Amino acid sequence: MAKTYFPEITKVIPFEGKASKNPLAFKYYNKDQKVGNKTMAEHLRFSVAYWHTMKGDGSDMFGSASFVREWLQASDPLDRARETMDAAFEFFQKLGVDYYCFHDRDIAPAGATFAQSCKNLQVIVDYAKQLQKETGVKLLWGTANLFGDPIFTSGASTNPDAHIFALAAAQVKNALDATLALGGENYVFWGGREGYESLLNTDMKHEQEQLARFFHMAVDYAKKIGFKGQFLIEPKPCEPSKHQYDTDSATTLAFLRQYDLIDYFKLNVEANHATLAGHTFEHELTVASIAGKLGSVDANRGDLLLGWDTDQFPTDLYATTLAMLVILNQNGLGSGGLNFDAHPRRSSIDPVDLFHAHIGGMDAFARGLLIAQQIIEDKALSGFIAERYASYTSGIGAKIMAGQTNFVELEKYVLDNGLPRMKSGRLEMLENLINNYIH
Ligand code: XLS
Ligand code: CA
Ligand code: CA
Repeated sequence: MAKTYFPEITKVIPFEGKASKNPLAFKYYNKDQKVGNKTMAEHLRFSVAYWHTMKGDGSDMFGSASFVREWLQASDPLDRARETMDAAFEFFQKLGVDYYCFHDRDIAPAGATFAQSCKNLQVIVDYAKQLQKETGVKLLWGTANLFGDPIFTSGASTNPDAHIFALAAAQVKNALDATLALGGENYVFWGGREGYESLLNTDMKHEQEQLARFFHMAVDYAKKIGFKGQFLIEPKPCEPSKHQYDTDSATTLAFLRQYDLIDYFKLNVEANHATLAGHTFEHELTVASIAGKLGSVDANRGDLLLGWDTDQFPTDLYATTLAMLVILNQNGLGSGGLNFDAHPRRSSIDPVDLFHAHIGGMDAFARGLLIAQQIIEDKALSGFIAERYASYTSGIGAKIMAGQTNFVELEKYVLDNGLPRMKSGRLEMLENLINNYIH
């Protein structure tokens, strides 16, 4: 029998329903259950984040590793990468997820030279291809780690040194090749160090133009190699940079429009990055969605009492319900999915904790899906909202929206009709309504 890294999990995590007391079973996530016209698996498209789940070691900025994974023990870096890949696919299958995501440097070790790093990546991509074929697990997105290596301290494509820009480009070229080879459905750009610490040494306009050049080259290269996946930018306001250029959904969309990139990109919205930007998750999702640009989601949460990127697993039903409302209202994420960019706490040291964490996140989103679907079917919110804006559907309101009136006519309207009267926004009633659906 092949080596197993999760011997305590002897079968695929089953769906047992909400009455089950088995912590290693789904209470709500029932893969094949139809919700509206799609199955839960089709709606949610869950993905495991390779960097946290396979490479996490419990370290944080105040302390070193709190656990040691068996798959990270081999002394040869390529053996270690292969064993990690074995453990990863065992985990994906036992959990019952269809997708995973990675950075180039998560799956394959950097070498002493750039050429060696590329060779290492190629070897591991070939191996991943074989395991994907054997298991049916697919790649939701690939990306390049342009923030870990100290050479990128002052940015990758926004670095003041063009040689470093070239290195970043070369690395993305190889990561795109890898994503194409593995049938990746999307490719993500998170601007790790694409920002600045101080304007005393920074030409912001130049750096933004560099970033735009970089994205245009990526678009051109994807065309050249026939990569049809969706390009995604993942906004985040800070950390590691003090100020990142892709601060939030609105800033990123404005950047894409300014530099003629809007047709080629959508956004990958992360819950915890919304929190760090001083927004709610649903705000960031909605800003992207109303622009037709919500492509994928990093499903996690922060901690309101901690000011850094804690990347915890999502457990808050209120948040998952509001997120699923946005996603259902735009008819799903297309080629995107819900990627658990999250890790168990530093004290959750056992491999089985990875199962508990993912099961909780999947159930939280499955419940959010069920609740949101019911709210939509009942028109519980949309009915109220339609009524709230009803004055724009006829008369003077319809003329405003059709661009058929002006300030002079509107002044006459007020003079003829008197002062308007206020109407209640009924927020407490609506909050109660949502709570009544979350039962
Ligand atoms: C870090 C980001 C990162 C991206 C992928 O905060 O969330 O993990 O998702 O580079
Ligand atoms: Ca992320
Ligand atoms: Ca994050």
